[in-house]
Amino acid sequence: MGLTLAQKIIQSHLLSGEMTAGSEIGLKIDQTLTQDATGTVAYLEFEAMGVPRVKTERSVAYIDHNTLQTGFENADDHRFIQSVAKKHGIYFSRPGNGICHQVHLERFGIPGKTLIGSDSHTPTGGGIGMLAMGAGGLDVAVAMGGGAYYITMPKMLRINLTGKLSPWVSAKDIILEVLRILTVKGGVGKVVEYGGEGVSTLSVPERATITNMGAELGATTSIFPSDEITKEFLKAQGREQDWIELKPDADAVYDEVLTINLSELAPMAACPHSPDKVKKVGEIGKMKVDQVCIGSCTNSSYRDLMRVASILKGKTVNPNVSLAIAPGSKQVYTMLAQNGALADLISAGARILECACGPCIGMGQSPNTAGISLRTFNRNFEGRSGTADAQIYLVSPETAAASAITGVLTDARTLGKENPVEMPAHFYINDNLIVPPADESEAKDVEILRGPNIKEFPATAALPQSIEAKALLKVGDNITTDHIMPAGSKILPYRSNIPYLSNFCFGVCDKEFPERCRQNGKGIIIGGANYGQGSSREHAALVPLYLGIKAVIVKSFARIHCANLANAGIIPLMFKNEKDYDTIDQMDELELPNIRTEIENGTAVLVKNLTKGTTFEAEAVLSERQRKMVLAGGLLNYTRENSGK
Ligand code: MIC
Ligand code: SF4
Repeated sequence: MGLTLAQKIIQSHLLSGEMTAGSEIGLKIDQTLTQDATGTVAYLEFEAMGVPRVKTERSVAYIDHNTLQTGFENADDHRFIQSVAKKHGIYFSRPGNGICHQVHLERFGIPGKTLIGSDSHTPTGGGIGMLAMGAGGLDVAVAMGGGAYYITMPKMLRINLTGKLSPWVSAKDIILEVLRILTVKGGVGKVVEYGGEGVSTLSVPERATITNMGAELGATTSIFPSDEITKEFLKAQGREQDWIELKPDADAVYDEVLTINLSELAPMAACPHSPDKVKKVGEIGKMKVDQVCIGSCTNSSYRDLMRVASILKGKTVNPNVSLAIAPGSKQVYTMLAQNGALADLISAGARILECACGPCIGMGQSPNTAGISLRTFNRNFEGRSGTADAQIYLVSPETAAASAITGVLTDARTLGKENPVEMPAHFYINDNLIVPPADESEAKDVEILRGPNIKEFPATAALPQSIEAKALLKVGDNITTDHIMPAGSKILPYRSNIPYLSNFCFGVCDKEFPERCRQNGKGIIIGGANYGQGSSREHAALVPLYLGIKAVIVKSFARIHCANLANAGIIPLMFKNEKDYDTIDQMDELELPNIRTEIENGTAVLVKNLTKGTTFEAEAVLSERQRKMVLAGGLLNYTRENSGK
């Protein structure tokens, strides 16, 4: 039986486990990346492991999220990360160099290699044929130390692309169509592999737009083959030597196959507040628009911004619209400046932002009250923009630029003949903002620079025999990590200060939650399906841990968040019978009388609802390895306990 593309990379990196869907496998990781919002904690964890130098082929620390420096905190954290990187063998991408995923694709991505990153959009690397996955910071720290990265062996979903995109329709419309069909839960437990004749019509950055937003499907990762187009891209990046051909075997077996005819696609938009609420732009109609933002790791490539420039050239942004543009990398930005396209953007009235995540993570450019904002980003979760009642629509760069001029949601196909963008034969290459680490001989003298914003981590303890606690919060389906631990310009600077962050936990759903936790000292969270979707931020586990959350009982989990809970020593439990969800009310007193023995033996977990006088069963979503971890009170405790053995 032949292998799929992802199975081939998994096979060549398999350290433990069987390649049968559903079982836990351990993978050798070739490359890691971190960004600054998750990086500080990840490097504190790496330091706690006591490994002097990273054991990966390439590890890169990017500064791209916390670039709005309204106090000392972010700048201090950047300095800390820079010093850790220098000491421990990690390349450091300075602020201004660009968004981690865009820069990694340009300068470091290699087909056939494995990459994990402390950011959920790490699968962007799948656009160049990497097996690239988002992970919690602690998992990235372990991989930097040479440890395996554990995942559940995914099922294989093949998406066949046939035909060719019509003018003005672009890669964003493809992934929005996939999201419309599969929803934000449709990729859970799967690798999405793209194939078919349509693949050769897409450039590497277009493929990366698609694999990037595979994160919104909940997929383990998404991947494209590495072909002649990949080779051309790498050659234009001066890295032809990194190219290898990669494709699935002709007789590869997929668990599911979906076909999308590119010729039939129209411009699409994801409506508030979920990336899968997708409609055709034409169906929504000429809605008035207040703001347009172009950029983010999804759509900020040279190709994307040249398209935007060609639409804006000689025009003026509508007087009722604020247009903000953030190029994805210094490479992109410099090339736009050199070829004059930047002048077209500026003179049309675009507000040019630095190469960073910016408005995507609520770092500035929050829309007006109840404002309608079109964004080329990947997430439109409620409140994420920084304006609680803003209405965010996710669209392609073409739709965004056309609408910025007209002031209403506009199908770019009404613009007439399109100007196709040629992929450059040579990208502008200057890695002067990537600082290499110190030589091994000098590393011991590098001083780590710690700012006062770095506070202690919540301590964990071994799992007790029983747990008795109230259901301090009950929430519905598709709760995102932005609900659990919001981001944005006011909160993000405190990513290394868990006590302070805890004041904002679940703020979007219930502002009283942190106080309720403090009063009760301990608690359990009840949730619906796909709990914890979205970001990889382990803060969504560390903060509840700090607030005394012992277990989370839900209908189903998103992959990375579930792993983060286990790493933190919080027990991730799934209702055996989903109907039991309806029998629990917030503040019910629950008891897990035999939890330790049940986790030890891997058997069903009995839950008593003392308030209602009922009982039900739940299942711990834990591998054997994770069960040991949870018994010890989390991965750090477990590692400490076992390091002497
Ligand atoms: C996001 O897009 O939500 C983030 C901010 O990039 C997160 C990481 C974080 O919370 O720091 C992600 O996607 O993992
Ligand atoms: Fe940054 Fe937004 Fe991409 Fe997250 S999704 S890495 S915040 S640009």
